[in-house]
Amino acid sequence: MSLESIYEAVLNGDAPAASSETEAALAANTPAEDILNKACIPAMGEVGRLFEEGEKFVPEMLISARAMSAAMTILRPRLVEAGVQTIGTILMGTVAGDLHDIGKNLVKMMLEGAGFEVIDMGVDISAEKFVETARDKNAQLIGLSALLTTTMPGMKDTIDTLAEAGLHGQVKVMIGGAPITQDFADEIGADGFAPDASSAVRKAKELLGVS
Ligand code: B1M
Repeated sequence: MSLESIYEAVLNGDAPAASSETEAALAANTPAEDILNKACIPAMGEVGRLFEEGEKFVPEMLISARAMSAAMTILRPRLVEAGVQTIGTILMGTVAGDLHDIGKNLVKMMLEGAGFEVIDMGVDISAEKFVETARDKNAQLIGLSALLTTTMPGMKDTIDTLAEAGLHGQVKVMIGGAPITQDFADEIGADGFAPDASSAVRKAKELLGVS
């Protein structure tokens, strides 16, 4: 049992080992915050780096994210107890009319891996629902995913609805998904665009001014 073995378990996508090593570390009085900040988050950071360098691919990133989630399931209650602050609250969802969620889930897991609290709204979410939830939950960022060219306008609707509610600026919007481009993001007034899950983490940090 060591932080190194938890790091390795997450990096290699070994969820059973991530769980058992996390349990063992807690039993040995390792603070939950150290397990998160010195093992899990750096391991996911390395996964993101290897993905960007073409040395890991989407399935491996998903498997690592699941291992991270396995450790997080055990750590979450301890972290809440210890009052560990998240680095920001993000709403994530797939826009109205769109049921694709694999990429959205991957982005969510990478954001959680980086220390954000992510409220997953699921798929087929209306502009009104995004804005209402952002207000209720005091979210700093809304992450919108779309995989269909026919549902991309749902992103603009959400930004317009946010602006009508007087919240755009206070709540930032990041968009992504296979048909989305930086040009489209600029055209609809999104605050940020990310082409993949690991750059989504970088963009979210940049938009929220956290390192
Ligand atoms: Co659909 N589908 N699908 N589909 N499907 C596509 C998207 C399509 C390109 C396939 C094709 O024709 N070649 C096509 C869209 C064409 C278009 O609009 N131009 C298509 C279609 C047409 C459809 C239906 C209309 C088919 C039909 O019924 N006739 C239908 C629509 C249903 C609906 O949504 N209303 C449909 C249904 C489905 C399934 C349900 C069968 C299934 C979805 C299952 C699920 O998600 N739970 C499905 C799938 C699996 C696909 C493909 C094959 C794979 C998508 C995927 O998961 N990719 C897809 C073809 C393709 O993309 N090659 C296709 C892997 C995933 C990790 O990547 O989602 O791009 P991606 O996410 C990436 C980045 O985009 C980015 O990071 C992720 C990780 O790197 N990213 C973000 C994503 N969201 C982000 C948010 C961010 C930042 C980055 O910030 C907030």
